[in-house]
Amino acid sequence: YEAQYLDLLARVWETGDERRDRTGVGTRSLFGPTLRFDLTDDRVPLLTTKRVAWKTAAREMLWFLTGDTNIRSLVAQKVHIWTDWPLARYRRETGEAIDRDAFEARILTDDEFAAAWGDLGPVYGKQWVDWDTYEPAGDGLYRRGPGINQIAELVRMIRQDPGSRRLIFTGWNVAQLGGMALPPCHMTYQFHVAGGRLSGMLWQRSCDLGLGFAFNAFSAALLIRMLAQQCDLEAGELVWSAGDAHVYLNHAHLVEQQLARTPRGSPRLRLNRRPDSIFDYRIEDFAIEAYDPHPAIAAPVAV
Ligand code: THF
Repeated sequence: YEAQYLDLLARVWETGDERRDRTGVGTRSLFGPTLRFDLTDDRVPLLTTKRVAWKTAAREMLWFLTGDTNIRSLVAQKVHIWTDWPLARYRRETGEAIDRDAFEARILTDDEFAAAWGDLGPVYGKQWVDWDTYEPAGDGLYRRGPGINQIAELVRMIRQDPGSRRLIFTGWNVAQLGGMALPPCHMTYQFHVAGGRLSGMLWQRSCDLGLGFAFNAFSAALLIRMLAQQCDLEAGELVWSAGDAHVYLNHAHLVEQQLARTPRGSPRLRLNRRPDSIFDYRIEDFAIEAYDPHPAIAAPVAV
């Protein structure tokens, strides 16, 4: 189970193509790996070779589903994983050498500051639940139409036409990529129903195997479980594929430590409640059992 990931980590580290990336940190990179994770019996791809902050990943997923693109509500929940991008923009555009804690404090306490500096642009949440549409308004002009909620639509489609080959949503809104702090990494999700089980495929164009993978794989599995519950199905499998799967050169210690560890047991994900809709889940609805990981490994995130 976790061995697939560890093998990939080793393979990328040992044989990946070394290059300078956008962030300037440098990576080793392989193109096009696919991993499969069985989600039956509440199994979930939660790494045990380091402690993963799964509640942080779950809070991020719930934040996506609200359509929010501002880091304020994350910071209010002590989720700091998106702070570095707005912080870098603030420092770049104002020249002020504000530290991270002071920046987060201002995001929390100053409404205008949060509106001006906390927003990531039309990233995941916006595209998932409120994809912009335009309607002809005559004379070659267009006006805004109603937004498309891809997630609500997906739930409806899975229920009504489970055999469909169009059970897809995507964050890759080509026209709006320029306004995003980062174009989506985990960009396209497709679902498949067979034998009463819902499986999901995630394609990410880019994966930071040292940090992001643990979050992205867990989140995708969580989403499959929520969707399955809402559609009265069991969960099947997560098929995870990446375009550029890479390890940052400053994650050498992480690779070395994780590869020296042996996976411990198989954690289970329990859903405590069946909320009225896919948009009504709360963090208390999720429980992880049988999780006895090796210690966390701190590693810098490339911005
Ligand atoms: N950029 C890079 N370089 N890597 C990523 O993983 C990544 N993401 C998102 C967008 N850009 C990215 C941001 N998601 C952490 C986790 C997820 C992130 C960003 C950072 C992180 O630092 N995790 C630490 C600590 C978590 C905590 O407890 O707060 C960890 O050890 O896991 C991938 O989608």
